[in-house]
Amino acid sequence: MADADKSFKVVLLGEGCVGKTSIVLRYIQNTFNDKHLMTQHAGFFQKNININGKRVCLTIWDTAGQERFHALGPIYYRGSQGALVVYDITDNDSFIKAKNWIKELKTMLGNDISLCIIGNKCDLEKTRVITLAEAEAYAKSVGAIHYSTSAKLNKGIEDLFLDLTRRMLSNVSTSTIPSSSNTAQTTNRSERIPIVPDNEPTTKPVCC
Ligand SMILES: Nc1nc2c(ncn2[C@@H]2O[C@H](COP(=O)(O)OP(=O)(O)OP(=O)(O)O)[C@@H](O)[C@H]2O)c(=O)[nH]1
Ligand SMILES: [Mg+2]
Repeated sequence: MADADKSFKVVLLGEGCVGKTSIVLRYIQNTFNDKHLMTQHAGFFQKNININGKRVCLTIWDTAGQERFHALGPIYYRGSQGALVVYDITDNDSFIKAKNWIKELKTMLGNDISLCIIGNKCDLEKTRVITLAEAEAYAKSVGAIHYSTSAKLNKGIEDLFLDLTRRMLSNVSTSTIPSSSNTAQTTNRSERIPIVPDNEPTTKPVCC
């Protein structure tokens, strides 16, 4: 990783239980857990990818969605080149929360960040409450790209990260981030670091 051509910081934001951790674990480890292991504070993952002939190091920050952690958001989104704002297609409140995150990101970072809005759990089509048309129209209105994913069925996730990385590369094509800013990693491996799950799976009243 020390010899990556580019290094990007990406942050996952969104209400608790929408599937942020599931998305990143599916992407990094190709695993899925049916239980909700609530993230505390945040954790980060790293992944090296090769794209358009460039070696890119992604550092992906997975934040905690519970409201009591909201104030920590700026710690993780500041300095990010990409944001994945996730909602659950079966949960209207999570879409409202996603809109609030978008508003905050635009206020704090302007256009300095590539915004993605992710409708996760698209395997639960029967209980969908946010239509694709509504979500896409909203994304367009704020200059974001909308993606539909299912961490459970591994749908849309690889494409989402590839597409975001291409966008981040094209945004910085004129400014080089020195590879010396990377952490010391030399192989193409993924690393999961400080996610701290609860000992017990979260129960229904706490989230979905
Ligand atoms: N059906 C379905 N369930 C999913 C999907 N993604 C995540 N889940 C489930 O949703 C619950 C919450 O997933 P997490 O990934 O822990 O959610 P989170 O957004 O990281 O939650 P916090 O860490 O509390 O912010 C878990 O029970 C997952 O198994 C999906 O694509 N489809
Ligand atoms: Mg989580």
